[in-house]
Amino acid sequence: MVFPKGFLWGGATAANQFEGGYNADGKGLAVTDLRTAGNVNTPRRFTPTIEPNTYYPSHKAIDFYHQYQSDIKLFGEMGFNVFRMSIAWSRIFPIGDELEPNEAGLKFYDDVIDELIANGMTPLITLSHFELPMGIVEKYNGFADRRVIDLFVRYAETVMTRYQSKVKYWLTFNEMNFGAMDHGELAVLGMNPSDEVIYPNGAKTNERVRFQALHNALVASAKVVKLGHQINPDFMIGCMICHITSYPLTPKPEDVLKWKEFDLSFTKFVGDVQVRGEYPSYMSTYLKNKGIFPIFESSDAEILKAGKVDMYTFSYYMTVCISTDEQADQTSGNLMGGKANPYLKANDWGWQVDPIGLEYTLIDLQDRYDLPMMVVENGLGFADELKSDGTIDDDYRIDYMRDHIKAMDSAIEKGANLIGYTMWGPIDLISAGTGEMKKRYGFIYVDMNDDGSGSLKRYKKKSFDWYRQAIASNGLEL
Ligand code: BGP
Repeated sequence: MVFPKGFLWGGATAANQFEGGYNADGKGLAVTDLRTAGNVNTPRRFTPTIEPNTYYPSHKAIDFYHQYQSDIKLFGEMGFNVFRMSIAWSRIFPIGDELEPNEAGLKFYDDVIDELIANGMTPLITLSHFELPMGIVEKYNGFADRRVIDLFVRYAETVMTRYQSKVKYWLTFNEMNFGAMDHGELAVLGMNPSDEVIYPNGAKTNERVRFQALHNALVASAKVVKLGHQINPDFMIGCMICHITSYPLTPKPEDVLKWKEFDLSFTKFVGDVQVRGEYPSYMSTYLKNKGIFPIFESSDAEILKAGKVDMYTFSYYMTVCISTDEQADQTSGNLMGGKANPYLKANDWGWQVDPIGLEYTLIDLQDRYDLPMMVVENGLGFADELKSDGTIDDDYRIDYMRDHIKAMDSAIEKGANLIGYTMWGPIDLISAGTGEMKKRYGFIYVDMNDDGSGSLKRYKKKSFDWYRQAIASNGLEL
């Protein structure tokens, strides 16, 4: 086994999926506070205001807001030396455009960060994880308005300054490439909330505005990278890409070409800009040919160049195939589906398990960017069963993780500069896609049902000790 000494092992979370306390201590509403629960067959709804008698999972989530001390202790017990979390922007700037931050919101993160450090973890902080303040959505239509660049910079400057001596690792936007898709507009860019409802019918009306908003967000991200380096030159600031690793379904040249174009336009485009500081040729040409290339203000090109990221981080859950054959079997997946791979098996939510795909991805990214990398989300949702004696036998989770850790090991052996791994959801939390509790990722079971009922009591699953051992042996004993 080849995991380098000091390799970062831990777990990843997002404020809206596990904190709760959605209006505690002056927090403003975030986009996610208006998203209802759904399930594998029923999409979540976005409601313009909070409807009475409707369940919104983010409001209580799993109550980390009040239980963070005991939860962090459990992470420490597993030996985590890194913990990925997001700061809820609307705790710090409740509407989004205030001049002064909300001290009570900062105080909460002071306490959480201190607790993490006391338990042996270095924090890895995502500044924006699908949870923009509603004030920014309503007043500005999110990043469609350039003024939001400075609001994001003000927020980032506030927290980066406050935590400059405690937090080294930062990510600007979670899965930022999702912002290139129609149904990612609200999550990543905070725009067009009402259109979420019509997208299932296929309406795609905002492409030009969307790519302009994405450009504005890329400029905001680059400004924050530059500013972060001024605040503390030791900061490691990363992009975070939803890496939908894909393959051509067949060796048919038409399939291969379509696959390549998908990979370049969706999976690689945003990371290319953040790593290289300029738009890649394929996407520039594509956008220009469609007449939707974003308007660059005079200093934008320079800002992008000056704000190149220090590391490439990404989520990896599953893979899909790409084909020109409309009739080929479809499979589901993170943010989007694709064609089913006949060589892979899927979980109950239709995500196809592919550890070799992770090794392939790391080799591909090493070759493309040659930067330190972190896998900052990985895992698979399962409907775990809590037995009457309080145990949970989740061997399937152990199998999934073992195979993916081995894949990372092989990639390192082949030259990948992988510095850390934060699996998704070390404690069960709300699913981003479906709003369920039933889709569980954790080593720690939370007694809570899809409708929010339950004791919220925490139980260690069988995988808890397994991951502790994996970390203690630096990936040797799996
Ligand atoms: C990613 C998000 C996470 C997380 C994960 C798992 O897209 O960054 O927030 O939730 O997917 O997806 P889900 O919760 O839908 O199972």
